Amino acid sequence: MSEPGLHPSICRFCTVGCPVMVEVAEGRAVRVSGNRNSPTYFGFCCAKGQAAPEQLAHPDRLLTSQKRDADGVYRPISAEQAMDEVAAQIRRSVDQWGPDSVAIYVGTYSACYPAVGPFAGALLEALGSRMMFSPNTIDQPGKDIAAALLGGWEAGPQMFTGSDVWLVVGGNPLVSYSNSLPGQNPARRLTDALRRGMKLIVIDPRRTETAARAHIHLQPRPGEDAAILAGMIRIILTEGLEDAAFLAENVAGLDALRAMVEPFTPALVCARAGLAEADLIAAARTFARGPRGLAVGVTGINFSGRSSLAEYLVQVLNTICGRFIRAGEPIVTPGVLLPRAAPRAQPRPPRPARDLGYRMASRGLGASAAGLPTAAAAEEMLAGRIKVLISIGGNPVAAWPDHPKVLAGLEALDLFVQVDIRMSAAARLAHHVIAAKAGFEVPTASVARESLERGNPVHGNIDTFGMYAPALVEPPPGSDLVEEWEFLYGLAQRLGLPLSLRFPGGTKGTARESRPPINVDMAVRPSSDAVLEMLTAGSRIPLAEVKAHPDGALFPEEVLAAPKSPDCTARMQVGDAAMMAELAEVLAEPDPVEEAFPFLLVSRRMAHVYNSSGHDLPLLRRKGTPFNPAFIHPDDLAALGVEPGDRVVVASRHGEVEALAEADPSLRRGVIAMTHAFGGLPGDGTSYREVGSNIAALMDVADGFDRHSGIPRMSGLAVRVTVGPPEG
Ligand SMILES: Nc1nc2c(c(=O)[nH]1)N[C@H]1C(S)=C(S)[C@@H](COP(=O)(O)OP(=O)(O)OC[C@H]3O[C@@H](n4cnc5c(=O)[nH]c(N)nc54)[C@H](O)[C@@H]3O)O[C@H]1N2
Ligand SMILES: Nc1nc2c(c(=O)[nH]1)N[C@H]1C(S)=C(S)[C@@H](COP(=O)(O)OP(=O)(O)OC[C@H]3O[C@@H](n4cnc5c(=O)[nH]c(N)nc54)[C@H](O)[C@@H]3O)O[C@H]1N2
Ligand code: SF4
Ligand SMILES: [Mo]
Repeated sequence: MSEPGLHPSICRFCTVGCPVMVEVAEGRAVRVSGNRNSPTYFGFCCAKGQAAPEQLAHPDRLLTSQKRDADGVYRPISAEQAMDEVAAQIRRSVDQWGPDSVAIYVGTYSACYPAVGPFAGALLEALGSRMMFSPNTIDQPGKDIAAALLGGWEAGPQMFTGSDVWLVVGGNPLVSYSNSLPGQNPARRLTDALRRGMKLIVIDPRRTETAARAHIHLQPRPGEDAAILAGMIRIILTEGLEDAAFLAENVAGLDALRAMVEPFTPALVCARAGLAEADLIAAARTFARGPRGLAVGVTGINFSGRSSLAEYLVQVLNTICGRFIRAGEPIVTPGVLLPRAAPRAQPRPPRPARDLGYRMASRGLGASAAGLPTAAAAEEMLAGRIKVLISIGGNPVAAWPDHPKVLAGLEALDLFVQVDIRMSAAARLAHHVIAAKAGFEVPTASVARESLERGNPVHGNIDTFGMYAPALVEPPPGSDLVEEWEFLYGLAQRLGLPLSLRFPGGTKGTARESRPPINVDMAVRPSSDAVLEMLTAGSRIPLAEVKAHPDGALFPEEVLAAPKSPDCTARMQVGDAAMMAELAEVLAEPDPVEEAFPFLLVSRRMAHVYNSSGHDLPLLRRKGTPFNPAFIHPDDLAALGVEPGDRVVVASRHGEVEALAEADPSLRRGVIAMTHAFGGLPGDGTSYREVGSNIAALMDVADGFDRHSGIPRMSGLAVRVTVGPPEG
């Protein structure tokens, strides 16, 4: 395919989509490094990106699709044959149980391969099924719920560039490259911003790599974010630090908000959260004085109960300080490979956040502004309402909360299909495993990253970077691999269904909103490049123009936010009744810690693994442990009589896991931290010492679940730690 030598491409190990240089030798990618000729990322490439060649050439890479036979053994099957069999079962299921018996889970990797979401949505729509699941509802679903209940600002929030203050709540972007700092080389961007005087505030029970660089680090007990944010809002409103003119013009519900935050005095908040009053007050004042800057919530506050409320209060904090792009100011980006955005500086009204159609069998959950509750999918399978599950680039077995329930749910399916690049935990339970092309074997474009933008200036492109990357290498010799969208297309063809790709709407009155659906040619399968053309149809910059810049380029165009339309009467709602009622509940809720479970377990990420990926790559293995330790404060270790390296059992009310203890002075005392998506399958003979343990076993989908999105408590979970009996 490509000549030997160095070629620019886009990394697909994670959703950041860094431009990289790939060394191709003998038809294979052999080395990956940053691309200094690309703008915006400053030659950045993390260890995971550098390990991409090991992933593509791994001895355990799936080279052909697999089918589990009656004897439980997986045997190779051609992709075409697998599609025949899967399509036949889908047809049977729809005939017998109706279209909603067929579900698709588009996992984290669907954000690296831009065709997956649109093709999965099109197939379900053609089938008449509403059953689309994604990790969003076990990640940061509170964002979408809060945006629905509060409304929004068409021109978007203020951006990182030019901010005076930045508040990260429950995230560690210097390790995760999450959306709480711009993902394009976050360390470099943070250093530059701090140098020019920006103030960083971090709220995290751990003194993370990010918290260590903060001017103010609030290190609270986990699960207290709603109280802390309510306390900060109260300080701002009491001291008159809010943007009164902005509120008068654009916001409703201020009186209700004032009344509801009143009980959250610094004394009350700090007693609950274990903070010093002076620090809380300083954080609130520093944030409010800005004058520019944003508060961003990440996974930590979505996992610890009250995901929607915590994210709502983050957005309220931004709203009362008026942290939005005003008329005449440049918007973050008008789009590159998306249609042009030309938003107005005006409020978007609230809309319903839940009861949006499909109702699940369990716990009053259903379709919400964040999608269908993935945490309730297993119950839906156990209730016999989902019969066929196709999981693409996600790993329900490793990553979904409540491990035992997930295993039982998958077991109850008529057909479980896993599209993967290796025999992951999920693949090892699937009936059919579809072997996928990956990374540099397929062409891509920066539209994947851009689509993540969701109106958040740090979620997607923070500037007008655009890039196309052709396929550089052929899949391994002798393999029979398909792209995810080709598999979905193949199913639709066999089922005689048309596919019509739809794109999420954009701001009213702009080219994004009016983006028409695209009908895919079902007679002749399009090429991957033709699919990229479809995904970028109507883009501000034609794909052909982007292709003319092999290292990617900036395509600047200053678009200023238009003034509020004279007939706009919308207001953002900071006193939503459901949220205010939940805030009142916070006051009355019992302390989660009790004598039998004296510690709070938090989820945290480690740099050398990406959810359930990367564990088997030599380059990453050198950078960390192959298992997930139980990180415990040294003083807590001493009190428990545990030495670093000892075996401990971590038990919640729901389940228990084994782990090796590791001393971690960055933790608040009483908090222990572990990373998700480790561990093998029950009875597979692996030990926690080799592959770690799956902390999803500690979680109960019915424990402290969010009423809107269904996300259960996955952090701030009450646990006990006991010293395991010595192993024989
Ligand atoms: N290396 C690596 N990078 C990744 C991933 C990975 O697995 N590995 N996963 C990717 C994915 S899917 C995502 S969504 C992003 C997530 O990105 P982040 O949200 O930045 O993920 P974490 O680094 O786990 O940071 C969560 C932080 O929340 C803190 N926390 C826990 N409980 C609470 C609480 O109750 N309150 C507060 N305030 N903080 C709390 C934890 O101590 C932790 O530091 O990362 C992405 N990047
Ligand atoms: N306790 C706890 N649970 C959590 C979290 C936590 O912090 N704590 N984090 C939550 C979050 S934020 C998320 S996003 C979810 C993640 O949930 P998922 O997205 O379901 O989990 P991943 O492990 O990212 O699944 C990725 C799968 O894709 C496969 N894969 C890798 N590369 C490719 C590729 O190129 N193509 C294809 N087709 N497949 C590929 C991998 O082998 C793996 O099986 O987990 C959630 N669960
Ligand atoms: S941050 Fe993500 S996209 Fe960038 S090099 Fe690392 S793994 Fe690849
Ligand atoms: Mo995530």
